[in-house]
Amino acid sequence: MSTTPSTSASLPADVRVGVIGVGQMGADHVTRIRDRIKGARVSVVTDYFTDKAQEIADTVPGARVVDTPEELIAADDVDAVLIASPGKFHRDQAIACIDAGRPVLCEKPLAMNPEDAYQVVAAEQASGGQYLSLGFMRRFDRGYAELHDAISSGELGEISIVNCKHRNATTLPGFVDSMMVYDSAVHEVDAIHYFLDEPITAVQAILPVPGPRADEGQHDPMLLLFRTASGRIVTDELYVNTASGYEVRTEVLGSKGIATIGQESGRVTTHLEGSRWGGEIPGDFRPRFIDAYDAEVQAWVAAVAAGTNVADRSARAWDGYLAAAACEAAEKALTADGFVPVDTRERP
Ligand code: ISE
Repeated sequence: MSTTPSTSASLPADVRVGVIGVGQMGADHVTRIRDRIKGARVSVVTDYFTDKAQEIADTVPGARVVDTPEELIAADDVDAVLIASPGKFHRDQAIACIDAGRPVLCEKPLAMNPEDAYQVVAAEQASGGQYLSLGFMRRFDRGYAELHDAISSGELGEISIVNCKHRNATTLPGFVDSMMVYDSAVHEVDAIHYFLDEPITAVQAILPVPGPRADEGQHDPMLLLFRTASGRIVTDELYVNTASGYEVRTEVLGSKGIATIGQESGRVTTHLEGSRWGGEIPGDFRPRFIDAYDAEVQAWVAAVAAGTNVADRSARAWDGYLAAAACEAAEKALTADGFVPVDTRERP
């Protein structure tokens, strides 16, 4: 924690956050911490593109730029690290934070394959501490949290089937089938682990006729079927080039009830000049999940300030490993017939 005196004797000092990577997501987090998060401030920023790092640091009073992630992790004016660099750097940067005893919130994915993700799990285990929070922000979305609590409290009874839909308006060029798995479906994979509290054991891919905006060789839309350890089935319909809006829905079929989230009807207005209901469908995931990201970062900052480092609802290194293992099987399933088993190691 900061040794700089706070403005009021009764207030604890802010958690000083170092941000690695200030592209779209990292820059969003810097603004979030500056404008909406209590008890934290961005103190140090780094990015491969130093001009970009400086541009973003200039938006935060007192923030400075360093040249490398290593310098940032070791800096005296950093209490906790937020990793928002490209996924291929996450493993090494997360392990460096753990080795340095720095609490870290790492954006998904934890690593690019299960073995690399397992190395992060093993590093944290060897440290004897708890340092890593993984940025599966949907766990902090109100609808997701309510659904999770309705399932775990038994309110919905025995769950047999979960139906998920994941729709993006557009994707960047080169968003090949494996990215639909590792970048998009990975959110449903984590949601399954979060909701059902058991691992995915097998995955099947069903590839219909491609839609009108699918790139050459891309299977968009795509249907993934997941089977969990106790035999529940989850369907995940991915359609990443709808050319319309961002929609994420989940429906859970239980023996006592069926619950659906993600289909808000928006504001209802009865008015002399005409009554209506309805709202806006956002264009991408950032406005859709802005409250979830805010809640995730706020909960992380509170956990760091309290010395526990990881918020109760947060995904951890092991969740990142399970997600990577399920995604690896899903990628294999794209070219296989039937269900492909998920290969997972014992939890250390
Ligand atoms: C993106 O990286 C995300 O994380 C979004 O939540 C997801 O909807 C999108 O498909 C991904 O590309």
